[in-house]
Amino acid sequence: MKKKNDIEKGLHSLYADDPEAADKALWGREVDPVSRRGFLRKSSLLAMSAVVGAHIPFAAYMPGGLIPAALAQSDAPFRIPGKDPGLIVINDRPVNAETPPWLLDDPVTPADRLFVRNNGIPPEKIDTAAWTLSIGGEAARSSVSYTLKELQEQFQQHTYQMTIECGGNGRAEFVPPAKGNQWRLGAVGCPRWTGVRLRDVLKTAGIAGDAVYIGYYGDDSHISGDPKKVPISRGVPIEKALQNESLLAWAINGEDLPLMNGYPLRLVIGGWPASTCGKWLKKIVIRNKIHDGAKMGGYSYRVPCHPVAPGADVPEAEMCIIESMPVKSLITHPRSGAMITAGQTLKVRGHAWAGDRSVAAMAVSIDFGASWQKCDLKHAVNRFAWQQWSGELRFPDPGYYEVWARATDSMGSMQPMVVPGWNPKGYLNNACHRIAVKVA
Ligand SMILES: Nc1nc2c(c(=O)[nH]1)N[C@H]1C(S)=C(S)[C@@H](COP(=O)(O)O)O[C@H]1N2
Ligand SMILES: [Mo]
Repeated sequence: MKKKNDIEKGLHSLYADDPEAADKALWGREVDPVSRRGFLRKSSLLAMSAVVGAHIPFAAYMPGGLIPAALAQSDAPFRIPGKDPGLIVINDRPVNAETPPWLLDDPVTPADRLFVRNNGIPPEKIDTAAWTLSIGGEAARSSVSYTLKELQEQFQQHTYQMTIECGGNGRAEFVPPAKGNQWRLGAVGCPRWTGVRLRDVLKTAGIAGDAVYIGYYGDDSHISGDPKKVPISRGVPIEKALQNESLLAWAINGEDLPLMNGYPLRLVIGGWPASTCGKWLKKIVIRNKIHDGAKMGGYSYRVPCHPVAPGADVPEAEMCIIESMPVKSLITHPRSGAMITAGQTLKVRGHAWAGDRSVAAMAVSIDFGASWQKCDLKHAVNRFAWQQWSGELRFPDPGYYEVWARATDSMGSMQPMVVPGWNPKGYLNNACHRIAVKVA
């Protein structure tokens, strides 16, 4: 049985002579490790070249069953008010839309390009002047409440650029498939958030000695229309809530939050699944136990505490809450399908992020991961902001190539080239992003 590590050392030796046998050895069955669709599994190299419309110089390194990036990505335009028409709408009730990687090229994500993930129906009438946030819960020493204006006037304001990423980003690639929004790459963004520290506000209520968690409640309603049901109410351990960067935010890039992103007030928690960042925020509770709101238990935002075989039945008791998000990166330029001419250098760039950690190195490959070259990597403007990387590539011959990008975090963890740890709800897919490039 080959280990995942062997893949990192080079796909060549594993796949070159008998890709299907390698798949079987690795996964116990024939699979397409990078994409869920397997229709090209048996196709010959010639057929593959015909499909991508070019000779494939590094075909020897191409994993068996790989769907070329040239085919695996598509877009479907649809418009959400206040959002870039290029966002890909995955569901319209509730609204869920992701941003294709090439629209995430800005170092600071524009508000109209920030993805939307709604679990319920956003509030319809918002009286901003009357909006209040209250603090309570069994581990709060008192109950307090603030209007937006009071929050803005009574507490020091802070601005941090912070990445938010849905825990289910990349879900579409899991085999066997996981139910839920079939996010591909773009349920992530990194705008600049302005607000006040959650800590400063919680302190005015008083944090009791037995406080262990906070939970949020928003003003959206359950998809069923049942007023007693809450669409989502999640939270974080008190230590996370008390970090400098944990914000009660009313602005993105200096402007009001878009309605779909939680206007007029939301929570922003850096580096953790974005489901912790309550939108249309009405209440924070300080809890003396792990918050037990909607989508804190069962299979929601939880993964097996120990790795399981793909498709396994995992008892609820063996599921653990997702905390920091794993290391990940995107190629935001060029867009997949780029055409260049032989001899031309190709500039590639994107972002990388690593949850509570920072990104320590960034590399790209043009030969399906057989070899890697180091990229330039910038520091984050502050903790929890994604980092910009860039590189220049030369291609040996005309033909079809893929550019694969791989980030390594400050603890040495690397993005896998194949879809990592299967889990029942398809969270935490941080596999390398890849794009197709044709050299004429
Ligand atoms: N009140 C409320 N807060 C919420 C949600 C929601 O449906 N309702 N969705 C959560 C989830 S699962 C994610 S990924 C992020 C999405 O934030 P965005 O829509 O601003 O991108 O908001 C989180 N906060
Ligand atoms: Mo999410």
